[in-house]
Amino acid sequence: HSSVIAAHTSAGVRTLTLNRPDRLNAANDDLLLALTAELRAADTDGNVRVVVITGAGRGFCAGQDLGDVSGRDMTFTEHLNATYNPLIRTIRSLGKPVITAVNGVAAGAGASLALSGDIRLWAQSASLIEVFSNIALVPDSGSTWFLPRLVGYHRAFEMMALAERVRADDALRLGLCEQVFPDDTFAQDVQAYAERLAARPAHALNLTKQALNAAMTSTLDAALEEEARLQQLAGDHWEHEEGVTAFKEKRPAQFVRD
Ligand code: T3D
Repeated sequence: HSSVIAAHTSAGVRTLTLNRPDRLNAANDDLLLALTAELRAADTDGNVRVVVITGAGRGFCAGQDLGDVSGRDMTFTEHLNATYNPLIRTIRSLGKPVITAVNGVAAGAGASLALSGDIRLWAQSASLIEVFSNIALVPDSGSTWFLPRLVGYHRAFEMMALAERVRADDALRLGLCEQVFPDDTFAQDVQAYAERLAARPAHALNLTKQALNAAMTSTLDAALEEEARLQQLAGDHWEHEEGVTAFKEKRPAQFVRD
């Protein structure tokens, strides 16, 4: 695992780096399974409060490694169910915020991966291409779900049909990312952002992620009910007491405990 995914933890931030730079981090099965395993390990690691997924070299992820497709002994459906779908489900259900730090081009399933984070931070030179139609495939790994929710059906269809490159300034305007940072300070800016997030109340953010994810596919009535259920779990937690106490004492809340 260690060669295709490089991993390190610093100040509560677990950074997972896709590490096939000569292929723009195109995904082979090894990489997809290793990344999913690393995410699951980070979920249960008490020292990790935020996970960052980024790429080595000049690309973020060029999608499926096209050198690996022919001669495969799985159907497309089997392959997606065995590799990409567990990865995207793991990110969306992880009990910790996942930042996708898009350092360069994100294409195909790499674009889906870029969109799948809770927070998407881009380098100025990063770009996204819904490239699937170039090889006459259907957008997968969640692109058909994420993209229309972000830009609406029509822009999503146009991006998928024409496979044109979306650059960082347009991505920010369209809501495909939250922040764009300069290339030369990108890694430091991502780490600083992630540490800011790591200082936030981890339990409450976990519940917030659950609530938002459920609401993405539910009615207002169901969302109100789910908020009422999760609010109890938040309100019963020490983080809530600390937040209120800190407010009354006019000091910053301390949400990180050993
Ligand atoms: O179950 C299934 O398998 C279905 C799942 C599908 C999911 C998908 O992701 S389908 C989409 C697959 N991805 C693509 O079609 C993207 C192919 N790549 C590109 O279109 C371009 O490389 C980019 C637009 C991403 C970047 O272009 P550029 O000009 O910056 O770089 P480049 O020169 O094309 O690429 C650099 C190297 O990486 C190059 O190798 P070389 O010539 O230096 O030896 C290139 O072949 C390699 N590379 C880039 N993408 C892939 C790749 N090698 C294998 N697979 C790739 N996807």
